[in-house]
Amino acid sequence: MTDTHCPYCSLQCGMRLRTTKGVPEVTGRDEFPVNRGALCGKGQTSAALLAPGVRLTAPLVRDADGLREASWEEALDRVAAAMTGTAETHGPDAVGVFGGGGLTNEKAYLLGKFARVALRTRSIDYNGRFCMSSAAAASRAAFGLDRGLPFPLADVARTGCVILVGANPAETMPPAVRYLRELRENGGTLVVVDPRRTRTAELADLHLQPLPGTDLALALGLLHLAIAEGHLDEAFIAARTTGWTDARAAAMAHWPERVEALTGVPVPQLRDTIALFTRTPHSMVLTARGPEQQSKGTATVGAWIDLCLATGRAGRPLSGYGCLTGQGNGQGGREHGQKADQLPGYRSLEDPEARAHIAGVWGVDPGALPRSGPSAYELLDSLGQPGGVRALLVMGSNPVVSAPDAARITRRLGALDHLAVCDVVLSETALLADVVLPVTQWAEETGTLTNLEGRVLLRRAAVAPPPGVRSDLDVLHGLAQRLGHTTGFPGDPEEVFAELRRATAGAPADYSGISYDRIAAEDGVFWPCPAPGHPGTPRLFLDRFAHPDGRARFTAPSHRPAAEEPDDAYPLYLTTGRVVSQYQSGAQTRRVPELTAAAPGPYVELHPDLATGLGVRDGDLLTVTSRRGTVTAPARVTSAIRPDTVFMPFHWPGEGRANLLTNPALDPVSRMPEFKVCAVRVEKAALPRVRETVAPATPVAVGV
Ligand SMILES: Nc1nc2c(c(=O)[nH]1)N[C@H]1C(S)=C(S)[C@@H](COP(=O)(O)OP(=O)(O)OC[C@H]3O[C@@H](n4cnc5c(=O)[nH]c(N)nc54)[C@H](O)[C@@H]3O)O[C@H]1N2
Ligand SMILES: Nc1nc2c(c(=O)[nH]1)N[C@H]1C(S)=C(S)[C@@H](COP(=O)(O)OP(=O)(O)OC[C@H]3O[C@@H](n4cnc5c(=O)[nH]c(N)nc54)[C@H](O)[C@@H]3O)O[C@H]1N2
Ligand code: SF4
Ligand SMILES: [Mo]
Repeated sequence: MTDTHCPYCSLQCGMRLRTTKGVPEVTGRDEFPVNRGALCGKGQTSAALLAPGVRLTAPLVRDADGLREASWEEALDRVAAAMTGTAETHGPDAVGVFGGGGLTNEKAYLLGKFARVALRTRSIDYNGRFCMSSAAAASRAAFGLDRGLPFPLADVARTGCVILVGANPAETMPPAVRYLRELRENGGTLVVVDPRRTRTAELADLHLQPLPGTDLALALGLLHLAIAEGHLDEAFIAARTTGWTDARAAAMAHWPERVEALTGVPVPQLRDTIALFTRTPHSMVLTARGPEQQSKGTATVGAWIDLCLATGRAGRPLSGYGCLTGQGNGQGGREHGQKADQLPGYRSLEDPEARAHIAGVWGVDPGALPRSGPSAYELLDSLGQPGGVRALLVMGSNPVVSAPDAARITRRLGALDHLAVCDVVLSETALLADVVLPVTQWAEETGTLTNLEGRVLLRRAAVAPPPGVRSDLDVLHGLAQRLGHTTGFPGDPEEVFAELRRATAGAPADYSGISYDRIAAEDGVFWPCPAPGHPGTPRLFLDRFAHPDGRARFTAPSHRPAAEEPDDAYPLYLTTGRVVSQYQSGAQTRRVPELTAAAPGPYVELHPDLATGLGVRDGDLLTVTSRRGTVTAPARVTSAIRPDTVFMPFHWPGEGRANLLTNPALDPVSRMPEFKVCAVRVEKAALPRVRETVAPATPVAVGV
């Protein structure tokens, strides 16, 4: 019996894995303070990923006939030769690395080091860019530091009011819903902002249902009302912030009737929201992907933070702004250097002092470290193009399904000279690879992850991996060795963590006081933790914000439209998101029979009025067309969505792949693509009404 953590989302629910007669089984761990024993269906069924037959057990290399099994020596030699050859012919930046927010801290750290030291390439980024990068950029600008939640999740139950913006934890983090229920039991109120009446919105005291892409105007409208109705905290603004004059001016230009016209949210609901938010001494704004995955996501989060600052709801106990980070290690994965502009510990690749410190830890000359490289979408869009990346290593992502404008990105992947994919399963991206390296997964290996609260956790190995697989760390070790680096890339996670501690010492995300033993003894430690005797930091900003002057900054953004708004040819909004029983690109969860039975395939959610206008009934096949492509999926008719908007989950490949439609317009600061808003046309498909076509015949969906 081993205590460990879930393979999926950023709650990192504590679980216990027990193997009886060779069959592993998981149960929730009551003592772990975040989930307190609860697991969602994905967590409950996660042991299925360990079963024989689900996962890869031998390296694969591509010959003229397709992928065939190979030895590790052959596979690693092929990848290393492609990397060396590409760098010699096209320069080091033509070799690229694409990482993932599901990777442990140790893997993310070593991957970043591998790119900068062994490959000497600037071309490294990761899927977290598609996830919380806008919230991270906004938090850094406002507070001087980004940690998704600057307080433990349990504080949510004890504040007075929570505005939950574009987050659907009832589907995406079910065990966290208990804190929302407890909030209401304690007399607090919940406001949910979502174009759909989700299962989360059903729990709310007030549900605002804005047009997709208008959250920025909504936040400014609420700030306008806070000013007009006398809810400012002038003393807090004077003592702890800068930039209020501009923020005030931005809000004054967004009077309630203008905001109603932009967002579709009636003025009385705006007034009710600001009344609930300001009538108690403590309140919070939490955002997730709804307002963040927009081409103005950074400005939008900035506007919600401005509302918190102006009303004194930040940097105080039980108050503040937080982002619900998504992936298993979405937090730690964004701190340790797999991001294009970053060195471990949240240091900047462009900061001479940071370069000198890290170069010292790595034993290289600071001048030898590359500079910042392209962001995730820009990196993927450069594949096989003149001046772009020609050999790519993917570790922990499945962009064929999850990248915006996915047909374009799939073509780009096909244009590479060489694609290597490290994965547990044969994902749709791995299917395109020249070399597939089968790696160990969560319960087969040990490593640390940092959950959405900034709590550093130890995920312990609980079962032996099948013969034939190696860890991601071993893969990096083997490749580095072939590239001439016989030291500096250990395969042992605790050894990597020891180096990570040294690398992050003195940095914003300081892990130097954290050790495996200490995490085990305390069931998690919050960073920053600068010394072994330091208690860790569950709550940030209570005395000062992280800017040099200790003050938070207002950002004073103005509303602007989405990059693509509906018009005559594409008259509807499309937004995309998640369902409870599938995870991300589905590479893992589509292989779990219970989950595939619960959520067998894509669908298009549309309002009954829209359905009537189109002559469509529930279950009819629809085509949805954007400027980038067309998908086919059955209709799900529901009054829970706005009549001008359709919704698709993005978990499946094939003809219902939502990302064939999405718009890769990027936020100018965070480089986040606009997954949550594009313009589409919806038609009844010229095919008979067959419900059975919804379910893929087999849980293992292959082909793209
Ligand atoms: N079951 C499941 N759980 C997951 C995941 C998963 O794939 N499946 N993934 C994990 C990861 S990596 C992440 S990032 C999180 C994501 O967690 P969430 O952000 O909660 O998930 P989403 O469904 O992407 O988006 C949330 C809501 O935003 C709404 N929305 C769409 N457009 C807009 C808009 O313009 N404005 C506003 N205000 N809302 C809008 C959608 O209707 C949706 O209900 O979930 C994590 N947990
Ligand atoms: N339309 C639309 N698209 C979206 C979103 C949206 O809301 N709408 N959300 C975006 C968001 S928030 C995210 S986070 C991305 C996620 O999308 P992806 O980056 O595709 O994430 P996953 O599907 O989790 O892919 C992880 C892959 O890594 C493998 N894997 C798991 N653990 C390990 C490991 O330890 N090592 C290695 N080497 N491999 C591992 C899995 O099997 C899987 O194939 O999707 C984005 N795409
Ligand atoms: S909520 Fe997230 S961490 Fe918890 S069991 Fe479900 S997928 Fe796993
Ligand atoms: Mo995410």
